Amino acid sequence: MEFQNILVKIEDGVGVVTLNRPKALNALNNELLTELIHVLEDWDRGNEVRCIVITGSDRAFAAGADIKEMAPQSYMDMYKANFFAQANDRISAIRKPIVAAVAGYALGGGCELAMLCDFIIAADSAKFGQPEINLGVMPGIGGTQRLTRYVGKSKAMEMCLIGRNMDVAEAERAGLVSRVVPAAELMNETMKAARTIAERSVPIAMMTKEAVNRAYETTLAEGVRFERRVFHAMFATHDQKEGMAAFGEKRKPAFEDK
Ligand code: DAK
Repeated sequence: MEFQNILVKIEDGVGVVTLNRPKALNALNNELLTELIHVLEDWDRGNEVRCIVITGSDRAFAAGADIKEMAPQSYMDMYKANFFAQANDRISAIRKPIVAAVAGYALGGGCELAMLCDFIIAADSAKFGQPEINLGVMPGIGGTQRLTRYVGKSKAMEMCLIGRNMDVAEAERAGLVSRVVPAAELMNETMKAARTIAERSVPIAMMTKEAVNRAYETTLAEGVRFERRVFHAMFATHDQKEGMAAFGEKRKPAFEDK
């Protein structure tokens, strides 16, 4: 597939997708989302990519869903197309770890896309917000749900009802981003984190991701039971034997993804 709206590269087992609609501040139109989903699913199925990074430009990770594309749609258009269901369902079904590297605006669907990733590393220039209320709509790719889980009800309500953006200091304090780095270091720091993940066992990372995500979907008791079962299952893998043997032998483990 030829891509018109994203750039892709693979480096040291890390697949990097750069959103690339600079004239529209990477607004998420249908074509861009189709390309993004295509490449994510392709990398998730194959063996070459072990960890994924999604990023944008210095000015914008993504300034939201494409308002110009949405504006003329009717209720029936939206309903029949099941608008944004694909983006939410298929990106959240990716099993390999995804890191968002966010600089500049991450607004509306851009903020929601960052939250669909497993964690967010933010440049000190990043701004997060759900300004849909200013357009007479509300978040539609999980913003009301994921933002609330990340930052709690009070901040989520304020952001969704007023459309106020958060700067990175507030986003880090509130737990929306895992850490903040100088803008010039964003990709270096993100690639360092992604390479570290890529050096580990892919299936163990996938199981770990699944277990952490379970925390959002079930009770504490069920989540801990799920974690314990998966933990037990890891003792059937080569990579557990290798990881623990390497520790005892004071050497670097050679994981084989099995
Ligand atoms: N869509 C389309 N184009 C956009 C855009 C967007 N979201 N954001 C920016 N652009 C375009 C601008 O129109 C402009 O294009 P030209 O006029 O040059 O052709 C270009 O990018 C540069 O933008 P500005 O000239 O405005 O740049 P500034 O630096 O002055 O301002 C800004 C940057 C990010 C503050 C501003 O562009 C802005 O406020 N953008 C809109 C942010 C926003 O409102 N995002 C939320 C979009 S709505 C659903 C329900 C709802 C939704 C989805 C699903 N369902 C129920 C399923 C809604 C989702 C959204 O994300």
